[in-house]
Amino acid sequence: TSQWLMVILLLVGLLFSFGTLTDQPGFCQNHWVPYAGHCYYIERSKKIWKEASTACHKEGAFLASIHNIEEHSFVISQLGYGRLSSHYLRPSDELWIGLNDLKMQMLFEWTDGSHVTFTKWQTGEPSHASEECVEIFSSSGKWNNMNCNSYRGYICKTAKSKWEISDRLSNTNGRCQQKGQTP
Ligand SMILES: [Ca+2]
Repeated sequence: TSQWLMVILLLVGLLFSFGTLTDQPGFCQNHWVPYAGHCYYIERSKKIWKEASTACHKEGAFLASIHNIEEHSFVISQLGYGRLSSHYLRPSDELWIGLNDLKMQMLFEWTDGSHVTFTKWQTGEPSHASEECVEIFSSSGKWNNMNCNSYRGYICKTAKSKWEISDRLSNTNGRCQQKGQTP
């Protein structure tokens, strides 16, 4: 009947919408690394946690949240630890992520508002101290709560953009051009 046809069309429509969401097309800015619908940026210059968080906001991002072992593995793979043999070039060992318990002690939250579904604490962490921000160790990928006023590199994360910002903005009167979606 036509009712069933409507239901089928609705389901096909939903599947199509879901498909386009899970395909996760989109763009990342230069120097941002795409992964599973998001873009990541690792900044080596050190800031206190609050300033690192603000720096991510200025890029339309948040300090990174990490939600599963796959995403955690991806982040570690981007940290570059051990890839550079020169001691001089070795990346900093600790980077801020978005996890913090600034609102309520020992209740850790992500700055991007996502639920805490996964953690990778170093053994013995989080310590019951006035350490309200969380760093990730480049070497092991383990997490440690730390004094927020410590200087650390940091990782920003944002959703992929539907729009690619053209490199030739001046030639297009500042308009963004929508190009073909990435595979
Ligand atoms: Ca700690």
